[in-house]
Amino acid sequence: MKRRDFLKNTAIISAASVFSSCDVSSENIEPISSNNGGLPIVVSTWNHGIPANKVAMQIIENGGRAIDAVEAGVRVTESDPEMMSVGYGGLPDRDGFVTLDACIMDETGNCGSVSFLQNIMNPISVARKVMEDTPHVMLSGKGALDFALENGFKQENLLTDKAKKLWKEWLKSGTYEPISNIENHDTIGLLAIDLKGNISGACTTSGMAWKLHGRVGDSPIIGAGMYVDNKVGAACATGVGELVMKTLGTFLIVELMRNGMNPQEACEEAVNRIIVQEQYKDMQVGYLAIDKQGNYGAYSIHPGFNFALHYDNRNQTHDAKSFIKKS
Ligand code: SD4
Repeated sequence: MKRRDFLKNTAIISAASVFSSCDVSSENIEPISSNNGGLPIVVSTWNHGIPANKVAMQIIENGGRAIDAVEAGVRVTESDPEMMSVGYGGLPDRDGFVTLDACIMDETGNCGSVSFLQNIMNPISVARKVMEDTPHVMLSGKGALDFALENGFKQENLLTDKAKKLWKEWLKSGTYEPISNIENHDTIGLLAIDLKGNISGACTTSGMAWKLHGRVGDSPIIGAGMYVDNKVGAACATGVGELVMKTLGTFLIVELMRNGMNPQEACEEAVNRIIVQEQYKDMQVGYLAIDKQGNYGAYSIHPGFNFALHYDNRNQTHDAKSFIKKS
């Protein structure tokens, strides 16, 4: 058996054993297919990635680097007050604080991240500064804020009236259950390959609404929320970060691609790992991946996850396949 066939069979066996142990109909098993893309390519999580993709692709088409494209792309989402899971306008934690997580990674394997950062509109640019101007990978909390201010970032209130109103509403019941309703997350993870064939990625979020103050999710964790290997491909995640962190989903996806899976197969196997190990019933996780040739794949636990694909002069939203099917 070739290694590739072996890996494919392993994936199918683990999915099949999950179905029997969870009593989910075997009709849910879908044939694994690959999605052919090409270069250059920009992909991002959720349909609100469309404007972010557009900005990223413009940079690439003008000969820019993928790392500049991914940063500029997700800044669009971070700065949009209507995006209530990212940056400005994000829903706060249970104490009313908007706290931000972000990470970025380039084609050389360099990476930077910030977690539990407050009052900075574009945490992705702080993450990039950490990557380029410090010997570290991650800064957190007050240290990250101090670093941002020292580097000329402006301190501002990110809690919009709309988000504050929803928080006050939530306080009336105030039960702390950090279980995401399936559609209640819109973290942006954005991956790009430039005209030189170099890959970069960025991921940024305000995290789960009403989380415990101090909670950090998967999005700033390299290998959980996002991972890039320029020889192989890249992956990003959205959804309940705890499930992604426990399985290091994006690192896993890139390693599976290194060992012969295509991006779709790798995303499906990473979801299978969650299903095998975790209580996932009401929780959503979505993965999105590209390989070095610009082929792409996406998969989620529940239906409803979609992604924005900019390739071949088209910038469109696509529904991802999911482990559990629409009823
Ligand atoms: C987190 N993964 O903090 C993030 C949440 C998310 O859209 O994806 N929001 O767990």
